Amino acid sequence: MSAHDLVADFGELPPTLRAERRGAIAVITLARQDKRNALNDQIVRGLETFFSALPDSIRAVVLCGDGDHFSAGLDLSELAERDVAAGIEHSRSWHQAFDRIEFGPVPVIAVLHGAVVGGGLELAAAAHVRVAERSAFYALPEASRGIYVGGGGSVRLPPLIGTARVMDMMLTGRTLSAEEGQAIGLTQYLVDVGNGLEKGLELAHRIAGNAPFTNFAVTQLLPRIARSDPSTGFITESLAAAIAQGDEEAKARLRAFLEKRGPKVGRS
Ligand code: 1HE
Repeated sequence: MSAHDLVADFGELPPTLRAERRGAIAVITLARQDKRNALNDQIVRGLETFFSALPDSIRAVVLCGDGDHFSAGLDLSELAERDVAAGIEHSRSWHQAFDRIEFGPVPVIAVLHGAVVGGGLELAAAAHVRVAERSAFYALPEASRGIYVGGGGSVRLPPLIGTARVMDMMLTGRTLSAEEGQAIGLTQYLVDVGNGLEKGLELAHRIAGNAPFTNFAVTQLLPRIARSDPSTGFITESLAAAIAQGDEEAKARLRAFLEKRGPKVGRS
């Protein structure tokens, strides 16, 4: 497959995004390191295009950034001239793009390093699993810029780390270290500098090996069940469990285990 085919597979992307395929995994990289991967309209639209047109053969995505920082958040140079109506439209365009990540067809693993701030943190929060390198740091500096999160942070961050912590980060502008982020559940894996992509790919390959319906249920149903009232949650869970076990893929995997061919659960 030529480099052209690789690009064509993922639709028309701007030069500030780079997409590659590694078997069933797609790696999408923020490629604007001269501006610390600040998210301008072009990148946000490109992310929406990428996540809206994933080939069926892609089973998981790794999202990462070039250079020393994952992302410096909103491109502040685009903000100055916007009026209120344009501001709403702009925020909604981020919601639409990040919804394609959270509610897209496959699990997404974000690999974080350096600055993961403002809109960069909102982008990371739209992924399903987060890996941090020890260089990562997190902040919501919106208040110091006189603005407010607009990329879904008010919705996605409180369930991850708690409303009180989000309030604290926004009001005081404090920075959390990679270790603090890991301790409060913002990230699920913490690795040494330079090892993030390898860990992200390892996880992506493992996740890509799951039955597709299970991945769908985990990424699409679990967050909705968690937000619903318990009686709706229980019945939705039963439906998901029944659909999953009725699938031929599940039956084959269960048979494999019972015939001593399936994997055992190992110690970590
Ligand atoms: C930028 C941006 C940006 C860097 N928009 N251009 N985000 C922030 O408030 C974070 C602002 N950025 C920083 O605090 C720092 O740049 C970093 C800590 C991320 C990195 O520092 P450093 O020393 O490596 O880089 P630098 O020298 O500050 O920046 C390098 C270049 O990137 C420089 O441009 P140059 O033309 O002078 O070389 C910077 O201007 C440019 N740059 N960050 C535009 N953010 C949907 S609502 C979301 C709301 C938010 O995200 S608010 C948070 C915004």
